[in-house]
Amino acid sequence: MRLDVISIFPQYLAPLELSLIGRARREGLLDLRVHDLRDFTQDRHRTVDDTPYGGGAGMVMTPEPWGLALRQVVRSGKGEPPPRLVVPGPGGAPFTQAMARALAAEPWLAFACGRYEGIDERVYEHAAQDLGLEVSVVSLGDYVLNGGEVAVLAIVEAVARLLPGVVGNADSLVEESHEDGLLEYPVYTKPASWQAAPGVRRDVPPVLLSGDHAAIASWRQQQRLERTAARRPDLLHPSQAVAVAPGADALAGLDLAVATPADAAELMTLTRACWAPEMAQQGTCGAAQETLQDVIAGLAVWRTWTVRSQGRLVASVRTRPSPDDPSRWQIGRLMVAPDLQGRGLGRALLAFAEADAPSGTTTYCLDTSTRSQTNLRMFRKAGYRVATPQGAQHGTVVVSKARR
Ligand code: JD2
Repeated sequence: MRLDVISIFPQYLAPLELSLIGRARREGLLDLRVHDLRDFTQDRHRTVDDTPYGGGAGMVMTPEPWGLALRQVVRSGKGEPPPRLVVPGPGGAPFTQAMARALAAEPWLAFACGRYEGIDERVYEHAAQDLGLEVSVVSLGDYVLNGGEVAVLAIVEAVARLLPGVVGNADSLVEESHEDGLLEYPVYTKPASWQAAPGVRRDVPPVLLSGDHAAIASWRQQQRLERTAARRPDLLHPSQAVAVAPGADALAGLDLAVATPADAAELMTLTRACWAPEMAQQGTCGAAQETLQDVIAGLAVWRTWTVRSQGRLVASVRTRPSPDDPSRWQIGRLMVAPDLQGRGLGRALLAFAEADAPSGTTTYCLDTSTRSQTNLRMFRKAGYRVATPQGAQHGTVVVSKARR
């Protein structure tokens, strides 16, 4: 992959000679060229900035050196299709792992590092319309830097490590946070018991020394959920969780809301569609036989969540503390429209319903039909075990899971 970086501080990019990126450059996996914008000025003072038209604080980068620098970079491609131009800016689209993957698929990237209050807007128009570059303005996050160089260091590192051969172990690329929507689990190494200070020992969690691989995997997954709930609750929102699930493309842009009586008729329809198999098999089913009045009454005693895709009700779940024991968090009516099942939406909604529980919760519990092996398997994978073999209705069981 070829990378061109234009900056008034080329020395800022010197760290890209170090570590894995530096090695990839020496091995020829990365052709990274840094250009000094001032080399494209034509006055004695090598001027790159001027006062803003319309007034206001600070200085703006003047377009002429940018025009010359970009033209030279494009021409150096000797007829190759032009690079995609990435311009860091506080007003850009958030830079994400998905964007890193998209950039890693490009053969050639150019980066324009602004300074001061930014670059004259005509440079963006010229790059796109006259030079034919695809221009992406990206932001590292919602805070203010002095220029684009630090952002380019981060973006180049995130992109280059996805290229074959740059990072030794390909597994370490997959099993990482942000690839499946949860934060990473905590990691430990030797010694198993560390004397951190006189009289203070800090031990590795015993499960990691147990040799029980299933127990270790389940502990790690629980740690990931807890950390995500504590540090990044936004990632547990079903619209986020589902966005990374397999087959999620069809479910982009889900809206989650607490149901009101205005949703009752659609909830009744969805419930009947989801419980149709029970109806067919048993000839009776509490959920599918509710009247509109029953559904509305249910909304008063449960918090019911609706998930909509382009206005259509596609999924729902409801939660409440158990009326007998408020430390038990009841989850009910977990349902996904039949045509959208098997894409992780139910699983994501279950994680959301758990995260919705108040701090005094010790146990999550739900009543589920013994009929559906698919559902039972899903609850089992999510850590639920049968708590009461006979549920509230005929043919149901109560499954539960301790909150950790
Ligand atoms: C930059 C500046 C306009 C105020 C070029 C800031 C960035 N996440 C991020 N925060 N700030 C930047 C960033 C990137 C490029 C420039 N400035 C200073 N510009 C208004 C301050 C100039 C990213 N990516």
